[in-house]
Amino acid sequence: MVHFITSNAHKFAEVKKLTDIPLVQMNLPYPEIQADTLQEVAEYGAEYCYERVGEPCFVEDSGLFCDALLGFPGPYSNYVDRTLGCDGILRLVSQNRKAHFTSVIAYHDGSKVNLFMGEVGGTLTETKKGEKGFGFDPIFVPEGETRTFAEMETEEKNLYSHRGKAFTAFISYLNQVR
Ligand code: ITT
Repeated sequence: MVHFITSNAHKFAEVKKLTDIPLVQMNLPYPEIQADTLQEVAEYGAEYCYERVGEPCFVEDSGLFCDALLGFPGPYSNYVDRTLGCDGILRLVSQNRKAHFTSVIAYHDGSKVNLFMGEVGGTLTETKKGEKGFGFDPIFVPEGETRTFAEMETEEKNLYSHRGKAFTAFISYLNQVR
């Protein structure tokens, strides 16, 4: 049994579809430190959570990085989603609509933290499209697609997504060491 420490039910639902390993969602609030990289935020979170849970557990920190905004909102994506939202991001970007999502999983196995990363490049739309998913899904079209993540089923999003890639790497590691 592995504990996924997250307050985000969408994230949990996405990764559940990618493995048979028993996962438990645990909504344990942990400090998301102010740092320039997702890795630092995730690593700190995993250490903090392991100290409290006392069992192997992982956190996932992710974000949207917009080229026109030199990578903003990046590690501040949660806050920006809650304040500016999709419409605010679309107002900020104009000509250059390239962006990527990055996901970092930090897994504390009881002795150390292991990091797994996934990334997906794409384009920001002119207007929001689709009702599925969460966060910035309605404004992001992954490379090789014409639809936004919010227009896809979870299984399809997982094939392209930053989280799908990071989690697939994590699962193959778990399968080797278990
Ligand atoms: P945790 O409890 O796991 O931290 P969270 O939603 O706060 O849940 P993050 O701190 O990693 O997660 O914030 C990442 C934000 O980036 C998230 O709230 C979304 O706004 C955005 N984001 C990350 N992955 C996304 C995805 O797959 N689709 C759309 N938006 C995403």
